[in-house]
Amino acid sequence: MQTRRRALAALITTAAMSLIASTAQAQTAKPVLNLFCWSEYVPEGVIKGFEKETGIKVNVENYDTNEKMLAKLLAGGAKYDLIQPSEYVVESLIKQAQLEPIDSAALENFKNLDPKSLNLEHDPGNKFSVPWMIGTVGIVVNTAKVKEEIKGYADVFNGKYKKRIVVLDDNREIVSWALATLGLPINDITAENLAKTKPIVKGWLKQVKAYDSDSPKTKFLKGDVDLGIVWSGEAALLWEANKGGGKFKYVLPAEGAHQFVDSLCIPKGAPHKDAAMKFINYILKPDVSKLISKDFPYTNPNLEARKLLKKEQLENPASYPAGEPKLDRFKDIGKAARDIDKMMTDLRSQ
Ligand code: SPD
Repeated sequence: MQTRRRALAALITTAAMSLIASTAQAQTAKPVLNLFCWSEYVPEGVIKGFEKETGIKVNVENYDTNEKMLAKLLAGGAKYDLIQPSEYVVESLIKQAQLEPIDSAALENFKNLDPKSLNLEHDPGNKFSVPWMIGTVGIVVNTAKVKEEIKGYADVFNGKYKKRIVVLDDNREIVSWALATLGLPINDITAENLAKTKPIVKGWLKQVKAYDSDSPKTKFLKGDVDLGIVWSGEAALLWEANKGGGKFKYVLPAEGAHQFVDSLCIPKGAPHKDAAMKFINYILKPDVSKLISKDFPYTNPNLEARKLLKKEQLENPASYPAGEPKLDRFKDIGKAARDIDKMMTDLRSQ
C-alpha cells in the first residue's frame, strides 16, 4: 500500500515539475515571426534591425516563384506569419479566404504609402495587403556585346543570341511574353491561346542559356550572358554596378510590358499575427524602407522613404521608368495556371 502511495506521489511530483518547466519555458521563449518571402527582397539589415527593436526573432524562408509559395502555403503544415505575394496571388488568396484582414488604421506608418499604390483592383481598400515594392519585367541588354537595337521579346529571340540569354525561371512570366508577342491579352489563358504560344515558346527555350529568378544579374556580371528578361530590380542593380548606365541598358518590351505589385499579407491562422503587424509597421518607417530601396532598388511605394533616396537612385531608369508607360498587371487565372505549368513542363523536357 505504502509503495503504491509513494509511486503515486512520485508521479504527481514529476507531472507538476514538467508543468512548471513548460510554463517557465513558454514565459522565457523568445517571440518569433515566421516570414516567407521572395529571395533577394528583404535585406538582412532590416531583419536584424527589427529583431533588435522588438526582441522578436525572425525566421526567414525564401521562394522564387509565387506558385511555389502558394503550393507550400496551401499544403498547410508550415505556419507562416507573413508572406509576400504578387497582386494576382493576393487576389486568389482573398477569393479563397486564405488571408487575415489587416487593420491599416492600426499601422502608424501606413500613411507613408503612395495613394497610387493603394486601393488597386486585386485588393480594394487594402483590407488584406500592404504594398512592399512595385516593379516591371523587362529586357537587359549588354550593349558592349549586343550592337543592334533590342526593342522587344522578338529581338531577344531572333536567333542571333542563342545561349547568351538568361530568363526568369517562371512559367507564367514566359508564357505572358509569348502572348504579348502575339498581341493577345496576358491574362487570357485559354486552351486556344496557349496552343498559339506553344511553338513560340518552344523556339525561345532552345535559345535560353539559363533560367534564374533569384539573381540573373550575376550571370551578366560574370559575362555568362548578354541579354536577359528579368525583374526591374535586377536591372537597376546592373545599372548601378555600371555607375549609372554604361553598358547595361533596361528596355520595356515594345510588345507590351507588365508591372507587378508585391505586398505583405498575413495568412489565415498565422500564429503570430501581432508580430506580423509590428513587422509591417516597421518596414513602413521611411528610414527602414530606404534601406530596402538601397539593396533592392524596385519602385518604392513609400513616398516618405522616396524623399530620403539619393538623386541617382531616383534617376535609375529601371527603378523609376520615365513617363507613364502603359503597363498591364497579372490577374488571378484560377485553374488555368495548371495548364501553363503543364505546357511548360512538356516544353522544358524536350
Ligand atoms: N528577388 C525579388 C523578386 C520579386 C519579384 N516579384 C515579382 C513577381 C511577378 N510575377
